[in-house]
Formats: sequence, C-alpha cells, structure tokens
Amino acid sequence: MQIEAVSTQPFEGQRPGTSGLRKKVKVFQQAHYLENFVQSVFDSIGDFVGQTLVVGGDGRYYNREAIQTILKMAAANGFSKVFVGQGGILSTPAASCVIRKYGAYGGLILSASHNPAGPDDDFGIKYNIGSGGPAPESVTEAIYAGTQDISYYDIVECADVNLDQTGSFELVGMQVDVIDAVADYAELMQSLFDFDAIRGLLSDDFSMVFDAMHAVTGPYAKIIIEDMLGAADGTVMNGEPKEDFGGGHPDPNLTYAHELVDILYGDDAPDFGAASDGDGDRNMILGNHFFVTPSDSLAVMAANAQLVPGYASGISGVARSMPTSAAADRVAESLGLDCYETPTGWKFFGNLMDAGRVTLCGEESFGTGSDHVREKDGLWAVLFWLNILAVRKQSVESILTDHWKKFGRNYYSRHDYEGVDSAAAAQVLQHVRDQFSSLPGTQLAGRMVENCDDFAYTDPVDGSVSENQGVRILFEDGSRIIYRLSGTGTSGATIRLYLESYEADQNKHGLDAQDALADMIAAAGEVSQLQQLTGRDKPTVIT
Ligand code: VG1
Ligand code: CO
Repeated sequence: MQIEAVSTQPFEGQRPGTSGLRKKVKVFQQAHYLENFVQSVFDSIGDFVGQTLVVGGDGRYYNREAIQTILKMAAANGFSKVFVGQGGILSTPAASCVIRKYGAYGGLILSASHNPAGPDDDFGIKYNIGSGGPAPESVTEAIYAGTQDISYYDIVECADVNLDQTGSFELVGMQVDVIDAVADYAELMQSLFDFDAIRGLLSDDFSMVFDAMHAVTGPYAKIIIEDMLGAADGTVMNGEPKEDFGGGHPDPNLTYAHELVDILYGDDAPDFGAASDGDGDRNMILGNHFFVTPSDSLAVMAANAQLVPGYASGISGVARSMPTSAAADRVAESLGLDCYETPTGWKFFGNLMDAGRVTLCGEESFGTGSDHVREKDGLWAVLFWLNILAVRKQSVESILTDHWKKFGRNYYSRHDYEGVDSAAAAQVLQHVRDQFSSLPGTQLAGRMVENCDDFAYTDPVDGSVSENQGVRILFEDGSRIIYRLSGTGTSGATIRLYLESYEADQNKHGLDAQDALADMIAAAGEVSQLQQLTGRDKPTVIT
C-alpha cells in the first residue's frame, strides 16, 4: 500500500554528515515522520529486493512502535527477511555483529545513544551498511536528499509481530526471525578473549562493578560477565533496561555515571569499574580511585594487544579520531605500526578496517573498538581490560603508571558547553578562525603556536574529503587546543573544547589533569572569547 507522505509540519530530515537521525520522541510521533525517514533510507541504499535486514534498538521509549512500522515497511519494500532482536533489543555493536554474521544487506538501529529517553526525550534511527558499520557520507547524503522530496512511502497493513518470542514468523510474504539478542554477540566475545583466564581473575579476590545505567547492556553484561564469566550476582548494577533509562542520562562519564564513580572512589572500592551507554557502544574504565581516559585506554589496549588471544598474532594498525589524544600514536610508533587520524565519528574507521589497515580504533568520547565489528563496542572494551588484568595481575593504576613511564603521559581533558545558543557557538569557532594567521609564531600558555587550521581529512582508501572537522591550535611541543561543535545534540548547540599536552618527565605524571592543563584551559578561553560570547562561566561536563 502506498501512502502519501504528508507531514504535520515540514519534514526536516537528517542533517548531512551525521550518522543517524536524532530528534525528540514527539517529533518522531508526528504522522508519517518515521515512515518518511525509513522510506528515504530504503530509496537510497540500492537494490535490496530479496535481501535481509537487521533491526533492533536500545529499548528506549518508542523502540517497539518504531520496529513494528519498520517491519511493515520492509515487507512492502521487498526485503525477504528481517532479523530482529528479542523484545526489539540489539545493542549497536550486537547489531553490527548480527549484520556481518548473517550477511545481511544492512540494518536499522534504533537509538539516540546516551541521550535521555522517554516520552519527552530523544529517539533516533541510523542505517548501517552490509559491513556492519555506519553508513558512509555518500549514503547519508543520499538519504538526506531523499528526505527533501519524498512524496510517498510503502507499507503493508497487518497485525503486529510478537517481538517477545524467538522464532520465525511470516509477515505478508516476508520472514521475520526474532533472535536471541545476546547469543551471537556473546559467541563473538568468546572467540576473542581468554574467558578461562578472566574467570580465574574473577574467582580470585578481584572485585568489579559494571554499571549498565538501565540501558541496553544490562542483559548482555549479566549473561557474559555474571553467567559466563562467573562474576558474583549483583556485579552488574542498573542491569534492567528501562524505557526511560531510569530517568538517567546513560553516558558513561565522570558526571553522568556518578553512581559508579562514587563506588570506585569510596571506601572499600572494588578493583575495577566500568560502564556503558544507552546503546552499548561506549565504555568508561575505572580502577580503584582511578580514572582511565579513553585516549589512554586505546593506547594501553594497543600496547597490550598481544596478551589477548584475538589479537595475539599482532594488530595491523591503529586509528583515532582527531580530538583523541596522541597517546596511541606513541604506542603505534614503538610497534612500527601506522596510526591514522580521522574526523570524529565511527564511520570514518570503516574503510580503514575493511582495507585491513587498522585493527584497533578509538575516540576520546569513551569509544573503543576493533575490526571484530564495525562499531565501537563498550562490553568488548571491558572484556579487553579484564583480559589484560587477568594476564598482568596488576592494578589498573599501576598498568597506567607503567605505561606513562614507558611512553610519556598525554595530559588530556574535554570541556563540553551544552545547550549553548547556536549562533553564539558558531561565533566562538569563527573568532578563533579569525586569528589563524596571527597566532602561529606567538606564545600561548607558555608554548609556541606552530599552526592553526580547520581539520580536513582525505580518506586514504576511497579519496573522499571531509572538511571543517574541528578548529585546531597546534603547538610546537605537540600540545593542542581544539574546538568543535557537536553533531549529536537535539537542542541548541554543544561546544566541545579539547585540550592536550604531552609530559615526558615521569616525575610529573602524577598531576590532576585539570591542574596540568590549567594554562591551556585559560588560553583556550581567552583566544576564543568562549565565556563572553556564550555567557557561560564554566563547562557543563568536564572529562
Ligand atoms: C559524539 C562524540 C563522537 C561519537 C558520537 C557518536 O559526537 O563526540 O566521538 O562518535 O558522539 O557516539 P559529537 O558530534 O556530539 O561530538 V554514540 O555513542 O552517540 O553512537
Ligand atoms: Co552510543
């Protein structure tokens, strides 16, 4: 059945360059809104008639309704089969795993990641290609163009599918396989990590807590960490996924995961703590009274990859997003590996992984992953750390201290100014740009500015160019100040300020990052006039 795609208000579509559509639930609930987007996706991804689609989401409010709509549209548009996670659940990395394992044409993942959920909060949808990774810009741009002149969509009229029961069902000529949401992913984890060694670690006097933040990783973590690896019951906290994520903000950082942070910094703190986000692709790693920056986490993984069975034969290279600290670069250099610097967003790692150029990838925003799937992977990172801890039998802190002794320490911090007026945010970046020609050769924060630019990236595999990926002030000693506007928010603008300075002297490795970077932070404010232009005197979140 073809339906005229009339929206109750002009259809805004997906902003070009972003990997998915994120809007308030209320926006998605407008007549035809979701349908218009889904049809625009189907119209932009090539010939899938007779092929398989994967569908699942992070369980947030509107997940189930959206899945029913997508199933009926997939049937009308000619897919022959859809895999959908039981209860409508698939974490982002699990969806990537399922797409790859069953050779699906692609997948639709329903999530707004760590954004809050519920009737008044956010919903999202993104399309992943057959490699299991986020759609590249050529595809997202085609989808966006499609959203601008969509005139009808195709949908079958039929009863809803029971998503709670696994098995095969027929939906107007299309097969719907409701699959166990965890099994394929758990099997993949088992193939990469030394589960016996981790089981041994967890049965010693080692203690850990995993915070699923009432989001999608709850069932995954309970099965893998508690059932398969034998951690004590209750190791997984907030493990029941809720449609509103328990009213929380499932972003695993020091601000939003404060419940976990309080445990790791409290009396009788466990040896290890970790958290993941709404859709399960992010991770935060904590030791007893110790925080591992995501940038350092990537570097430690690269330096210790040979200890993990799935990577024991060596990694082919490392990639990090531009704002991520250069800690991984130092490890890559010492291992004689290539290290790539890409724009923010996991989609830029896909080509490098497909071409076999990199094995490990990471972003400063609590994202790490490898070529086992084509998304960042929160629980994978936790298991990677547990595997390292099981082999090295040291504390998290001493692993980091050893690492810094060997490679030096990249002091690093990100300051987020959320919900800023969009025009003011643009002015902040422009104000820095206006000084691109005057800053080089001058002193700032006691260092010589070497160069300033807008980061641009040419994909080494397909030659595609991505411009304006962050405003950078680069110093002679390798220090950096970077300003970027977030592409994932749903109200106002978020300015991200990234600060990095390198310290080779091991006697100076024990400082608090905010103290070590104090002069950089002050200089970043002065150069950009951020406080004056936005009317904010301090960041919303400091990591
Ligand atoms: C943020 C992070 C970025 C990450 C993206 C998606 O984007 O900075 O590193 O790839 O979220 O992560 P932005 O444009 O807001 O800075 V997730 O967990 O939302 O899929
Ligand atoms: Co996420």
